[in-house]
Amino acid sequence: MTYDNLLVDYSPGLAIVTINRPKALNALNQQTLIELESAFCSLAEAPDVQVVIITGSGEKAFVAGADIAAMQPLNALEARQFAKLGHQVMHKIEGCPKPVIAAVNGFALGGGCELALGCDIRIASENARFGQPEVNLGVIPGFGGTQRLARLVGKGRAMELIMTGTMIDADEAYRIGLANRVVAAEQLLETAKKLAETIISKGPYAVKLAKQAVHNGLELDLDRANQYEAELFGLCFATKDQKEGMQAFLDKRPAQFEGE
Ligand code: DAK
Repeated sequence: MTYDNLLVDYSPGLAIVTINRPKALNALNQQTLIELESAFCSLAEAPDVQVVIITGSGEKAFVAGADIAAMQPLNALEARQFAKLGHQVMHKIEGCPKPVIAAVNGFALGGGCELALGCDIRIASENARFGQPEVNLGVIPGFGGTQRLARLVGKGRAMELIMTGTMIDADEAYRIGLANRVVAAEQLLETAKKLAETIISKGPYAVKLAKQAVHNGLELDLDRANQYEAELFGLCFATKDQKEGMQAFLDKRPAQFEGE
């Protein structure tokens, strides 16, 4: 499948989705959001894809936000529709049965920061900048930023970022837990790919259930979350990968996982 505003490249086990509107610093307009949703519908089902990386085209921006030019004339109903579409996309990415890594290669602002927040892991290049600058434009984050940022970095830090619209650099993003690591720009994609390779070498079914357990469990109280974890743990024992993984350990050999 080809897209106007996305590039999708494949290598064994991996898909790299590049948001490709460099003239607008990869800002998310309606079409890009629709394409992202469609790409993730396909990637979720693709048997040969185990991990997805999202990045931005060019050296300057991951995604500089929702497209301001496209949003400016919207009325309230249209704005609500646009926000709903953005929510759908972030939800799709977050709920993707495969791990999604954001390789943040520059500005990740507004909808761009929210896109990174929808991913499971964020690797930032040294020139990355994060922020929720919506208040500068007279609006609030509309693609889940008020919720996901607070859940990831804590209420106080999220409040400060959202109420001041201040941009932070990659080191500060790392310090507050918004970025998992910071690497030189030229090493960003390699680092993300190595991380993907590590995940790809594990039992795919277990990785999928681990993502599900963390993601869904966090929305439950601890007792229910632990109960949920126990159910998923039990489910692992219905897979060939569990038998193989444990037998391989006992045989002192590398496991050959089949994802079944
Ligand atoms: N949208 C559209 N175009 C953008 C853009 C954006 N978010 N960001 C940059 N561009 C365009 C610029 O207009 C410029 O286009 P030309 O003038 O060349 O045609 C080109 O990209 C290069 O940008 P600059 O010339 O500005 O580049 P600089 O290096 O000088 O500055 C910058 C880079 C990232 C600091 C600056 O471009 C900037 O401040 N951009 C805006 C960042 C921003 O405010 N992002 C948040 C967007 S608001 C909601 C739904 C969604 C949302 C909210 C509510 N509901 C429906 C309720 C989400 C909101 C957002 O994400």
